[in-house]
Amino acid sequence: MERALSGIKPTGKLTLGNYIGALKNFKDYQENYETFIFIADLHALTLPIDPIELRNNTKDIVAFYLASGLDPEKTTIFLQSDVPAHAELNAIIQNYLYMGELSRMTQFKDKSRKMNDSAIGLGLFAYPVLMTADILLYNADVVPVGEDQTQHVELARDFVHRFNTRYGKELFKMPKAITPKVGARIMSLSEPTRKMSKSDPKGDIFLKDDMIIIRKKIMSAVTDLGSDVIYDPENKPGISNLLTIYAALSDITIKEAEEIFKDCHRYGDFKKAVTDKVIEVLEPFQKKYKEILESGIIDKVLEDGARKASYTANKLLTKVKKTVGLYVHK
Ligand code: ATP
Ligand code: LTN
Repeated sequence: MERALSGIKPTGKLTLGNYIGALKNFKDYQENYETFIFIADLHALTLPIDPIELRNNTKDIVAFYLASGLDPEKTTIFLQSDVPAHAELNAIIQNYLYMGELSRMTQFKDKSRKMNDSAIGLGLFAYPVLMTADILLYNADVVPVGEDQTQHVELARDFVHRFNTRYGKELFKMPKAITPKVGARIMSLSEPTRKMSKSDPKGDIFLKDDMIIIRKKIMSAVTDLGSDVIYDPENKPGISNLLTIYAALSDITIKEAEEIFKDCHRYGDFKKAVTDKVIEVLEPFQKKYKEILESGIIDKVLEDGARKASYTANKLLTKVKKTVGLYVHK
């Protein structure tokens, strides 16, 4: 069976972008793949974060994973920091990735642009190295992510080619990024030319937002001139974004969504329909999330997940150690 692997970093409150681009799709993989879904908590340290917030965000993501339909019997759910093999493989493979290629990463450029050079941590720069280790430790065939992460997966692919060629064997599996057909890049509601992002939210919808707030946020989302509901990201970024949200949450194509609203010539009515759709999805989701938090099962899920993940990861790590010449004793 092929393997799927993905993760979310606990840097803040999850947004509707995280839900549509990543979370909502994970459960579909567990039926046809051996699935590993983790919380990239070591990655959350690449920018300053309050320790209590980090711990709370981490627990929240586990609850969201379970609420979205991930079943711990089918999917290995674990914390990155519970499996030391991630840090160990990172230490080895960092020597085969180059400063030049890391400095071309868009995420690094975006995040470091706003910072003073002397305050940019090495971890932020080396972020894709650890992400490469995450992916390769589990021999992942597919990596379901939003569009912003595909460049990192490409880097992992370059690394696999380089490493396997150098040692003359297919040690690492070639991974492939998979993005959702609709909603791989949800934009901010107040600035629809920017990505909706949990660490730099701009009027964005959080998965834990109250329904009244959600209604307000969508009804006041920035739209565009005109009154037709058509998909035209260049000239109508606001309407196109709302149309994408509607289509993704309805599991239909953008074309089908356009068809539904072809006779709607009032943005207010359209926004109301989008709001109702978001609430229809998020209300029961929040209820499940709360039940899961109250049930107290999170630690048990993480304990089991860490054990299963470590077993798989350590097997690969040992092969890598032997390949590069580290002495592996019995
Ligand atoms: P940060 O703001 O801390 O960089 P983020 O909101 O971009 O965080 P990540 O933890 O980097 O979120 O992403 C988790 C998953 O959600 C990734 O697969 C990412 O591609 C996806 N994702 C994040 N934002 C969006 C978005 N606006 N639209 C679609 N997918 C998204
Ligand atoms: N970089 C990803 C989180 C992440 C990840 C991974 C995703 C860390 N390691 C491995 C897929 C596979 C992000 O920002 N969402």
